[in-house]
Amino acid sequence: TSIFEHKKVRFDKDSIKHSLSNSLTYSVGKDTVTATDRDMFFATAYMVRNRLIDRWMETMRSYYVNDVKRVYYFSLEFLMGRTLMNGVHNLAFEQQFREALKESAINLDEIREVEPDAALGNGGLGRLAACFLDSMATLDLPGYGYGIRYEYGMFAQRIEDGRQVEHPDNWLRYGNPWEFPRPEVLHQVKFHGRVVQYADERGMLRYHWIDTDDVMAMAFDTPIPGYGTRTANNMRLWSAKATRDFELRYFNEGNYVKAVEDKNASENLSKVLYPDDSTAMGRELRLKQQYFFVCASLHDILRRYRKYQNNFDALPDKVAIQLNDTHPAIAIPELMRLLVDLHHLEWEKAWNITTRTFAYTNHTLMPEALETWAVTLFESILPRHLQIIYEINRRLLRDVMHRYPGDNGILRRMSIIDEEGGRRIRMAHLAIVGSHKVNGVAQIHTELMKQTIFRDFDRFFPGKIINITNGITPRRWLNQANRRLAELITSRIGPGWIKDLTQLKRLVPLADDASFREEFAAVKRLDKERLVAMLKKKLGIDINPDSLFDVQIKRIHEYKRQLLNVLHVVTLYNRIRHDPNAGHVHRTVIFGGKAAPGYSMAKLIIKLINDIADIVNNDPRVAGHLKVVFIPNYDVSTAEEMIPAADLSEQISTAGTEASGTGNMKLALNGALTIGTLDGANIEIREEVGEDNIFIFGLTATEITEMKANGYQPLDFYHSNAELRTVLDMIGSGFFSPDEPGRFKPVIDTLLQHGDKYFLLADYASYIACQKKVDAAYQDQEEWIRKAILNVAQMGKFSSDRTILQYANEIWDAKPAKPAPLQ
Ligand code: DL6
Repeated sequence: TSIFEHKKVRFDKDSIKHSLSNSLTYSVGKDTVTATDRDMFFATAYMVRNRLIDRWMETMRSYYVNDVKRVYYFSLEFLMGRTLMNGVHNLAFEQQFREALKESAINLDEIREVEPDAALGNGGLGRLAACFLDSMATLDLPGYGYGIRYEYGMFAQRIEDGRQVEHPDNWLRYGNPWEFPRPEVLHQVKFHGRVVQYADERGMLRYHWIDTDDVMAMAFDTPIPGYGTRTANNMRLWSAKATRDFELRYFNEGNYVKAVEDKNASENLSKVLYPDDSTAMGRELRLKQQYFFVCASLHDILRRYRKYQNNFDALPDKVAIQLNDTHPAIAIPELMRLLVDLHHLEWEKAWNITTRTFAYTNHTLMPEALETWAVTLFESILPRHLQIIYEINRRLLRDVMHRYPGDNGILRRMSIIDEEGGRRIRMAHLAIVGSHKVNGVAQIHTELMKQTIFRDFDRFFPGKIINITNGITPRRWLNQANRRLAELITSRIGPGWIKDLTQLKRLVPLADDASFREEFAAVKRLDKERLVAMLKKKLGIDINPDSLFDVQIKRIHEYKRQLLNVLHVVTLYNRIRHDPNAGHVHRTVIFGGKAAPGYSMAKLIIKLINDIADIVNNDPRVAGHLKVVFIPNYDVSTAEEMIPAADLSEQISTAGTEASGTGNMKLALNGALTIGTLDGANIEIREEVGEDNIFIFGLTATEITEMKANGYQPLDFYHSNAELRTVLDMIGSGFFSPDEPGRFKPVIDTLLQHGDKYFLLADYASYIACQKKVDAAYQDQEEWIRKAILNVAQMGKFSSDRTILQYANEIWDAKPAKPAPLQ
């Protein structure tokens, strides 16, 4: 027996209290007299963390002993949010936890606010990765997250004079209690340098990548507990560290200061998350970040694989790597380099192993978000990888030419190298050829991928492109975020829904049960009151909890059309002013979201919302009828406060532009009704809830394409709709910006002068009419609550558990592996 044999941690109240007091004394180094809220948070976090560790170690041990097939989720973003209550809920000890804290005089409401969000992501793509980790652990799948431990996450947004101002998110300032640094897990990552060719003893051409600038990647591990299982998986994030060699070179020359400067420069690699998910700017640091984490992760994976295997034949049977968008697609040439250059496999064999290992998820059709890299930049940073990409492309184009002889158009379109307007590497093409499966994230998105941007690839590789509709974890987005609703649901159908969301169907008959409707309405009302109190505290604003909470929370982007919502607000404002006694429904229109710091139109839209709020909220003629609120710094924690309180969920992107959306699922799961276009997952939400329980408006993706082809004329809509014209003229002429009348002219110009790329004017009338139906429906509260219940009841499909099972079965061929506790 080992001297390290220990007693497993316990979950009874007294053990928790004991553990809290021990953590405060021996881990934080404080006593109850000197401890601050932050100290108490850390003591509590260590107590929870200790309760995760046994499962985590058991899980890792059992994966190792049983040599299971592992799934690696490669993502530049993991938008985890806070961890404290996630740990408590997933370990299912909330009651004892609360009692123990109370008896230890720790105020839970205060200490949980101390924890900063882990905001290592921009929006949907990063939050999806976090939901997937939760589902993999809950389903006992051996799934690992691999990414970057950014020192600064998504910027904090402050609103100053109505404008977005970005502040650094120094989330690690006080330390991160959830992570375990692994200074011994260190991989060398090379950049720049040059490639030399030589013939080996058998006359085979070989390649050496030499004279490189090197950086070390150091691992930080975070346990990811599943719900109601002993599985706790691992998320491994890499942090950049200078190599010792690097420092020594200058130290030996006596140049101490230069040595420290260079150390800082190489450690800058993991400094900051790029805060833009809508354009792919070809920045050198971004490319380096991508290669940095991919290289370290692949080394790590191969090291683990080789504990049991002495050749690479079984790699695809033991390893599945999912590329979250093209950001980690350099993994494909990197694995080829490792297999061919370092381990001397034949190209064909290495390619077969590589393509059977990787799969790629596409998250956008927007041309400006599809990644390409200038060949010149790539060549200077990753010269050997460029050669490998050329060889992959040569073989691809050879095969395409054999299939379509004489068709130069298709060669040009499918090439990994875009030869027009400066040579660039198309990362999506690389990701498709290097993967055995490619998936879109909602039915319409996948269909459009196959019909438009990847049409040639779909013909050339039939069956490679498949759909796997996104999902969200019911643990965070209902069980944790909305305790009241979760408890009400559990009181009626038991707790089975938390792991099998389709069980919510059992609520359907309860929509016709008046007493259930009453309880459901009471829960919604309390959730609204909680948000009202939060808004009062944070913004000093008074909101009527009986008003309709109309919520649009997501990144600010023209295609998501916050501006269309604004046009509706101004329309309502005018209608109320002109006929105050017409029985208008009281509405509170709430916006939240960040604009990319360089996206000036999105930032101007934020200013417009705030300027409109200033006028509307201070106009006595509409007082009580209409309020406009912009909630600053929308992040995962803010989402958790807002979503339970929403009545109406705005999902109003131009049809064909939003790949899926996941906020739409979170809001409907919490009983908000959707007003939306036939875009992304809205279409599938409508299929589930039925068209009577959702408000659909606007042109379809096909109609948008046709209108574009026929020459869309936004001015026609302007001239033919007087109400719309008034609204646009008010905004354009300074009604909401009397201090600077021309401030919003650029906004109106995008619509009237620059072609209205996202068809706001074409959809305006239908949107306004649909909002009128919303008002009418809201006036019948009984009926509204019925619809809300039916929305919750029909959300089963949108659990990320279903999504992950599809990935496991259709792409990864991965099986659950339950850890057995050691005796
Ligand atoms: O798949 C997750 C999420 C979708 O729900 C959103 O519709 C989509 O906009 C988002 N895509 C991105 C784009 N990133 N890139 N490249 O974040 O993915």
